[in-house]
Amino acid sequence: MVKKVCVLGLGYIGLPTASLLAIKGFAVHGVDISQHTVDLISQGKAHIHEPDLDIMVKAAVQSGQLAVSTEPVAADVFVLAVPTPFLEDQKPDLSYVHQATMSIMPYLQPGNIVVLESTSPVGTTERIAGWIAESRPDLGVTESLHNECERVFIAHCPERVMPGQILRELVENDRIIGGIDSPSTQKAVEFYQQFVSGMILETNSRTAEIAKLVENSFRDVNIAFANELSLICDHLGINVWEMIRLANHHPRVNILQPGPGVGGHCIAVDPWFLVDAAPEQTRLIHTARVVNDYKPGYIVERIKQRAERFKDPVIACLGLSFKANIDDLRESPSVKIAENLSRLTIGTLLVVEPHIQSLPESLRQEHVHLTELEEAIRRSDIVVLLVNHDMFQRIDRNLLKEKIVLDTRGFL
Ligand code: SAJ
Repeated sequence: MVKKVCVLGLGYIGLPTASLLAIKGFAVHGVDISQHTVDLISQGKAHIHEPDLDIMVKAAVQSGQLAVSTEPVAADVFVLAVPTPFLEDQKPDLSYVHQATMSIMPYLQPGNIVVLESTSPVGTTERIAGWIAESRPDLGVTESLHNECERVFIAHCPERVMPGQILRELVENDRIIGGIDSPSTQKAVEFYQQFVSGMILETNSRTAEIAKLVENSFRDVNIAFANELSLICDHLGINVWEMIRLANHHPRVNILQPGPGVGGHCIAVDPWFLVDAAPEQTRLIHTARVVNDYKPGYIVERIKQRAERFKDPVIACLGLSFKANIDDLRESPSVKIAENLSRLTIGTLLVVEPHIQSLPESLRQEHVHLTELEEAIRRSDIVVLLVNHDMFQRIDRNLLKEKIVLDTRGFL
């Protein structure tokens, strides 16, 4: 029976997972390489914004079930929830997974379960098994050579939660679990059954890895279709949102929403892992990435055209996060658009992002200001809606009548 869990990486997945496990009664030890993150969590505070997460972290820490530090401890289960970004040449960067795996080596004991939750290229879970076999030859990682009492069990259980709904989805989503062999799958399944109410779907580690990459590629390809429609409709002078609304009345058509591009650490990243693994076979997936990555530059061009009529235009950029009602700026197309505008020094940029306290480093320029919504609208000549935050609904539409409005989300 699992009693103690060590969660490595206390980010958007690791921190909610560690807190949830603690609330469910496991003794949890969370590990992060950032001392600042560890200090904040030890005080019962969340370092990221996610609905209700702060309440949960506080309860978990105060109950004594969640402790955190920069070093792992011995446990029954090790959950790896570290980033898997891509390098500049779009190749996957497994250095965090490697580092986290190496950090648990001294603590691994026979019978332990190691679960990789990070979205990873096909074969990563087997590589973890290889690293463990190399560093800890005393422990077995396979069925054939060792009996249950001497080995560790290694599985992949890709996270599938949606930022903004993480706490509910952690419990309710169906989970795919794939071990490096069948005993590993079984051990991991028994663990997840203790706190997941969704279905547990068993497979092998390579299928679990590719299924996760495919889920996000599916969404990327479908968003690319919507974004391509927005380009076609702009070209033909047609309102793309009205057209999609009408087309979606067909019982078998369900087009997603165009926007300023695709952001986040998942959908804009994961398809590249498939392209890297099978370059000749991924023409559609590759093209979808290109279409979605084209969108921020296209929006900048449209803003530039509209700004030409002003001598020193004031441009309000509404929203910086990669999607609505969150504070996450990773891979955000809105940040790319603001950076581009700032570099072009077309005029003054007033950035409205209610979820952050200060602008990211790349936007700390003389002519860029983090501004309150009302003031930005009042002072601007051009209003660019980049993110459909709920709070932007309260914009007084009368104030927009005298402005040039570029709504990239069909929201206003
Ligand atoms: N977007 C559009 N149009 C749409 C939908 C989304 O332009 O119709 C944009 C968003 O604005 C954002 C990006 O796509 O920039 C991604 O947003 P998202 O809401 O589609 O997804 P994420 O990145 O927040 O979370 C995804 C989810 N995956 C799928 O829906 C298949 C989530 O379940 C995964 O757990 C997560 O990736 C992950 O961590 O992999």
